[in-house]
Parts: sequence; C-alpha cells; structure tokens
Amino acid sequence: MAVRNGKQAILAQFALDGLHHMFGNPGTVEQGFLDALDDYPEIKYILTLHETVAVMAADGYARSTQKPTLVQLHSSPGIGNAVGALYQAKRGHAPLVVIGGDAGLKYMNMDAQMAGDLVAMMEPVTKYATMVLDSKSLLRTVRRAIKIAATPPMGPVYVCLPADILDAPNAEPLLPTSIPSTRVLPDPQTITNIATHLLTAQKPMIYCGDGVAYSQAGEALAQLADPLLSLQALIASVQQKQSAEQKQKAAERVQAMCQEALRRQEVEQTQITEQKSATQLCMADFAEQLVQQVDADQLVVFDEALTSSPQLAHYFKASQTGQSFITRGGSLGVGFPGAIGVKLAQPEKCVVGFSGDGGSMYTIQALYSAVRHGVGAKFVVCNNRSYRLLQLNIDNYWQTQAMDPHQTCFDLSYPAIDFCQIAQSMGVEAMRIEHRDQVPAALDQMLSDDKPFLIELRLDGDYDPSQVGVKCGQ
Ligand SMILES: Cc1ncc(C[n+]2csc(CCOP(=O)(O)OP(=O)(O)O)c2C)c(N)n1
Ligand SMILES: [Mg+2]
Repeated sequence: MAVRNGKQAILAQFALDGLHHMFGNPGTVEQGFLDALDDYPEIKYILTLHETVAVMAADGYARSTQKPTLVQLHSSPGIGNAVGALYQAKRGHAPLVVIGGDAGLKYMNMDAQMAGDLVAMMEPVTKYATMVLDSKSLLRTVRRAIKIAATPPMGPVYVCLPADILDAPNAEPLLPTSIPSTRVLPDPQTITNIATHLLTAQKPMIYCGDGVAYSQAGEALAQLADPLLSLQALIASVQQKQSAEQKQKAAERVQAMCQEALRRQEVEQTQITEQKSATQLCMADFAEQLVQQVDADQLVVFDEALTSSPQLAHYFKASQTGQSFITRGGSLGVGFPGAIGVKLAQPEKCVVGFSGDGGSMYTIQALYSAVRHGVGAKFVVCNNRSYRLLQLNIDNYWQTQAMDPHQTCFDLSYPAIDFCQIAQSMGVEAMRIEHRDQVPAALDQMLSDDKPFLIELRLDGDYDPSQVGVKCGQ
C-alpha cells in the first residue's frame, strides 16, 4: 500500500473524529490539501467567499452542534480577514478548529509572498495557536488542538500547516481525539458556602452565562429563582438549609420578578401598539406573523436585527436550547452566515437570520454559499437605511455633552441599497415588503419551500438624507 502523506493523514483524522463540515476560503498553498478532499466524501467543504463568512458560518454550526468545527483559511491575508470574526468566536467560546495554510518550512526564512508571523497574528483571537514544525507530530498537534477547542471553556484554536509538512509522508498512527468529560462537581464545602450566601443575601442574584443552556440546566436554574450537576447539588443544599421564612421570601421574590416581567411586557406592548398604528411598516408587523405561521418548536432565529431586535424578541420566545442565537462579540455581519451554519446543523428546522441593512453588508456574500450548498436558511434585512444604533448612540452622546445635533456619517440612504437585486444576483429569490399588508404573501412565499429566500423589510428609518456626509472625524 502506498504511504499516506500528511494531507491524507489529517483528513483521515478529521473524518475519524466526526468533523464532517469544513468552512473555508482557499489559496494557492492549500490547493493540494483541498484537492485531497475528493477522497474523503464524508467531509463536506463549504466554500465561502470571504474568511469572515467562513468563521461566522462555522460559529453558527459549532454553537448549534456544540462540537468542534473546521475552518480552513489562507495564510497572512486570509487569517487577517478572519480576525474580527474569530474575536467573536473566542468571546462566545465557539470550538472552532482553524487550519491555515503556509508556503512551507523551506520558505520560512525567505520573506516570501504572504509570509508573516501567522501564529502571533492568531494568538490574541484564539485559545491556542500553533504551527506544525515536524511531519512526525502532525496528527498529535492536530488532536491536541481539537481537544483544546472542545474542552470547556471551549474556544477557537489555530493550527498552521506548512505545505511541505502536508506533502511529506506520514506514518503516525490514527487515533480518535480524546475529549475530557468536564461534568464534575465542586467540593461539598463550596456548594454549602454558595447555598449559605444565597440564603442570607438580601437581594440574591445569579449571574450566569450560556453554559447553563449548553448543559441543559435551564430548569435547574429556574428552581433556584436559581451547569447541571453543580446546580442540582446547590438546589439540594439550599433546600436542606432553607428556613420557612427564607422559603417565603424566595416565593415573594419569584412573584415580584413575575410581576416586573409582566409590567415590562405591558410597556413593550403599548410601544408596539403605537408603532403598529403608524403608517410605516415596523418589525412587529413581520415578527408577529412569522411566529404565527411557523410552529413554535420549528422556528430557529439568528437575531442580529440590532435596533429592530426588541420588537422581534417581543414575539419570538425560544423554548429550548438551540432555538435562539445572537451576536456574542459584537463583530457585525454574523446574522446571515450564522443562520447558514445553524441551518446546516439543524436542517429540519425553519432557520431565519435577521440582520440590519448595515450589518448584512459585511457578509452579504454568504448568500452565495447558501445557494451553492443548498442550505435553505431564510434571510431578513431590516432596512432602516442607517446605522441607526450609532445614530441613537450619538444622540445620547450629544445630550450628555450638551452639544447640538449636527451632521453625521451614519445615514445609509444614499445611494440606496437594493437588497433584492443583490440576493437575486447570487441566485436567492427575494421580496421587498414596504407595507404591512404585503407581509402574509411574502411569508407564504418564503415558507413555501426549503430554499434560501431573502426578505427586505423597508422599516421606518431614523434618517435624514441631508445628514449624508463624512464630517465626524472618521
Ligand atoms: C465589524 C464591525 N464594524 C463596525 C461595528 C460598529 N457598529 C456597531 S452598530 C453599527 C451599525 C449597525 O447598523 P445596522 O446593522 O443597519 O443596524 P441598525 O443599527 O440600523 O438597527 C456599527 C457600524 C461593529 N460592531 N462591528
Ligand atoms: Mg440599519
């Protein structure tokens, strides 16, 4: 039998570890590697037209599956393009396994085209960044990287793969990557201490991250008006120590919280009723009908609607883990690629990605990948013809600084962007909604099949074309 080379070895490793999707954007030094993919049909290569899209789609996929997910990037310029998206993957603890090409060890001191300190570039935005320096430790390095990515707190890793290492013969044994189980309990004394703090606090508050949802521990958390094993132990400890008076107080707190939630709901409802009585289409018109049309357990939302988000959240309430995704690091443009990644992970669900007009333009070429790979995610552009959040923020800033409002560059009304034409140019059917009575027909069309579809919502824009101009020192 012919000796396996590094490319084949690494792909066999990925296949063995069940890493079946690779989101990427290629360059010359990865051509040979990607060519070898042909022999591994179990690994699907999702071609994206920008590195940001590759990372953000992988991020959506990894968040949905909670499994290590492959990203393939080109050398210096490729990883440079990916930094903003990796920043958000790191903030969100997405277990991305980023592999990056490099011309080869033999060119290392030659300052060749695209040469750079790739590992140093990746270090700030990854949990672990390294380069394989010897073909005898290719698979060991790759397994180590996968393990680090997938060990909580999870996070992206980067492995630079010089081309000559991938071309060299590789005789390393193929072994499954071991990922440690971190289902552990704190020691009993710590649990008792936390229970005591909770029970004696005047206004107890639990600040939790989405690790709770990852561990399916939402119900346990709610019981404490409170990741799974620790919470269960804490509940038992609290219940054992709780006096009748403390129980009563806890019940009162829960009641007060429910009342506050109801009060907020009513305030929101009043605002939304007002917005819906205006002539201009608003997000509530669309969101209300969307949740009516799709079964509650079928709808999955990737919400990067920014200033339109509160109206969407008013109607869309996720009932289970994996139904609701938002940006986690603030890198704009995650809504559409994220929805593609989620749809790949949950193909049976109706996945809808929402993005602002501004946010969508960072990664709009994601639509191309959706069509090319038959990923039937739905896309909604909340077009208010502005960077409205920035307009609102500067308004607030002017007030705090006692400044008069003046010209800004946050208006996007000129030239007008035609999102339907953009979508259609990449083979995505699209429809613009300008009035609320157009919503039912557009939803009917969007939901009629499992193909990508884009809706442009022409929303009320807090904009003024006379403000167009770059005079704010940027
Ligand atoms: C990659 C990146 N660049 C710039 C920003 C700064 N930024 C924050 S909000 C915003 C405007 C977003 O506009 P849009 O998506 O249209 O939403 P809207 O505020 O209009 O609801 C910008 C540019 C960012 N968060 N990320
Ligand atoms: Mg906008």
